[in-house]
Amino acid sequence: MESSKPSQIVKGVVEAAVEKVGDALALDVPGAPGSAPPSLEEPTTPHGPLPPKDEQGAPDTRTPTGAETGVPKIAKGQQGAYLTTANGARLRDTDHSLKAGPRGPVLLQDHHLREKITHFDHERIPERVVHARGAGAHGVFVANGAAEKVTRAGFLKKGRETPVFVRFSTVLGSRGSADTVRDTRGFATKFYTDEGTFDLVGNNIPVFFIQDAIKFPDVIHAGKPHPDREIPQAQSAHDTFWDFVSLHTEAQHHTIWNMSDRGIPRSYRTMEGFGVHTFRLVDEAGATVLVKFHWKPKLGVHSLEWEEAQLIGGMDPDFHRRDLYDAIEAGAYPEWELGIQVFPDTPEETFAGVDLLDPTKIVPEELAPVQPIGTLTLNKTPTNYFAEVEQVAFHVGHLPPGIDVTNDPLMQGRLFSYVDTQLTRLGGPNFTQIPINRPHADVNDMLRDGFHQHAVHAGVAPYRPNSLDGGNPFPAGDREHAFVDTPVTVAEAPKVRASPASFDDHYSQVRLFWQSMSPVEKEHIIRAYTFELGKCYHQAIKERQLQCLANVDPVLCEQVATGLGLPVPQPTVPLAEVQPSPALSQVGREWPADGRMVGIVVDAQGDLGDVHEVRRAVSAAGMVPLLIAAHGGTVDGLPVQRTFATGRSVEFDAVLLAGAPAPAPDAVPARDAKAGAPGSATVDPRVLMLVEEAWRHAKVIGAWGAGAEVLHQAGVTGTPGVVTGGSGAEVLTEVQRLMAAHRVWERFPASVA
Ligand code: HDE
Repeated sequence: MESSKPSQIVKGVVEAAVEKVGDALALDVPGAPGSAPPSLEEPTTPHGPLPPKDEQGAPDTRTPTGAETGVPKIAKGQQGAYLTTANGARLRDTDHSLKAGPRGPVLLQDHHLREKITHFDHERIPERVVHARGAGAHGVFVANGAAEKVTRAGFLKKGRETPVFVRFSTVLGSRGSADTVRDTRGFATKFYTDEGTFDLVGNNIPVFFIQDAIKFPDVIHAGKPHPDREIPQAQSAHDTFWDFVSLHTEAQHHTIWNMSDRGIPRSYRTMEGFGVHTFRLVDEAGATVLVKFHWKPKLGVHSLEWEEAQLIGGMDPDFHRRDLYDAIEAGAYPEWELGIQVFPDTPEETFAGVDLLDPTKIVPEELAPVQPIGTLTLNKTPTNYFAEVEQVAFHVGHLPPGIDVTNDPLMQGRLFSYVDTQLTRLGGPNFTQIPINRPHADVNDMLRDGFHQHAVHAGVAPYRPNSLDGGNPFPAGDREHAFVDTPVTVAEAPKVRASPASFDDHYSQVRLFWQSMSPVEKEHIIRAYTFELGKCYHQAIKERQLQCLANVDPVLCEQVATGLGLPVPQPTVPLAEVQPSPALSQVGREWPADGRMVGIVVDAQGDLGDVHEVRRAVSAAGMVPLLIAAHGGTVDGLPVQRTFATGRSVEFDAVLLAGAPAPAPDAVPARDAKAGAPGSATVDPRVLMLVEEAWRHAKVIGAWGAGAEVLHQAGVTGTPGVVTGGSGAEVLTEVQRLMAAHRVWERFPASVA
């Protein structure tokens, strides 16, 4: 954050408050609201607004036409110490309306009341028709130069740093829906390049439901809640969804990705991202290649377990949003490598038999490796959700010179849709002037007027050609890095509503995906189909989807049919011979543990010797330690972040047991149903539940000293991924080693090969 006068003034206030209240411990873990701990009494000494938190970023202070202003970012927010009207007149009172006497009617002349209520009445804007639920962060993209040989885009030249804003989202749910539902995730990146903004508006699944944009309203109407009762929210487990995808079978490839673990990511930080469509890159000489964009997370691809996702949906519906912001605040900056698969730009636009214009197909990485071209780091949270995350407006047509589109019919429709939707959502055509959308390049577009015009254009000739404004603006040529519309030959052809024959293959890559999964991932897919179809009311829809599964794989179909209690149909198309793609599986590799949550159960009455050291070591390893104890406050000077009543296993990636706490006074069903009926255990029943759940969700569990007794009473001693040892340090080392695989996969027995 820039130093500015108001921030200097408040620095003293903040420091004094910390000293006075002694609440520094609240700031010890990520997530505490506000940049200073509050005082017990309402503050009355006037001072300017508190500065944002250290980890908060904000859009650059640019003019609506892209020029740097040099104004500190903080200047965009509220100013001064005193309450004012929207026009800056200071106010004495905002607690009472202006009335004819204390009991009298309110006077129409109360301009402050009317302004306050009127503005409030209009605080909401339409939510996005899809991807309404999202979280965003600021960051930087650093190019490694590998793309220089295939594109003229300046921001991809070696060492170039470009500011970015990324918005992650679910697709189906409303703005207030839960994060951990089974759904596709959006992964939209705005690169503020000095040659114009580039928006890479992708998903965490490399294929899409449909091949032609004209089907988008159909698939979304089918996936959204039923129009009569408006249920279910943010779910695909309902009749209209399965009705559509079982009839419009090109959706089957995307659907199996949704039913796989990819549909329930552990974190936005552990998702891959994909541009989905094939793009065309253009170099300085005008030569072109076709590419597919991939984001590869530094932490690897990692998902939730289904029961875990459901529990989190109730316990912490903001789980992914919180996780993203906590990680940034903790300094565990999420990172991705941007990579491209490169294909020759041939007239057929195919590669290894795959039609590159078909967005329901991938090109396996084993056939076309993903070549890294730069690194994305997210390092700042938003200062204001609405101004940044809600108002950011992506558009597939925001392209810098050197990146162009292809004829993929899905992409072509998107080129129309993204501007169109902002007109309603952001109230007019000037949405690129909203701070988060302002380009970092000179803008001279001859577009004028319209709602919410922020620019003050001089001159009299917003047309070309003109002489009255001296001919300005002038067309740019190659030397000025003008955008290139690649002169691709368009074949002479009859006007038809039709797709190429290659688009008719709806099953071979579904089978490829299935065959590429490890046994445990296959189990999860079977379970997901069985669950989702089990929630449908109509047998015809279940039977029709089983028919689709029969065309993918007999084992998958048979297992799901058994769960549904329905007969197993025969395939109606020959089963494709496919070569599995190991890159599609998320099992079997190792990843860094940065920013992962480690719950540490302590017994305030027990031996706390190792706890300080273990807590420090967890932090030093880039992870976040959260102490769990019988009650809030501190234990041995350390802050308790979760109690047995407030904590739940699903928050943690690993659980450490530093003691075996006896049942706390509130461990009775009347106070906490989780405590269950009184049993014979000497350990608090909520701690046993924590361990049982963590075990069931295949998380690493570690214990030392008295903590081993908890393992014993939970009945998990000596099972895979349960670590014991003589000291906290020894246990943590082994726990960390195991966490690198994300889960203790052996704990999920698989019945399919
Ligand atoms: Fe979108 N999509 N989309 N989409 N999409 C929108 O734009 C649309 C598609 C994606 O965080 C909307 O500003 C059509 C594929 C993301 O703000 C809308 C078609 C992919 C986001 C729209 C598609 C995406 C959107 C809604 C079929 C992955 C969230 C609000 C041709 C490659 C962006 C908005 C954000 C948002 C239209 C298909 C990704 C209505 C017509 C394929 C990540 O314009």
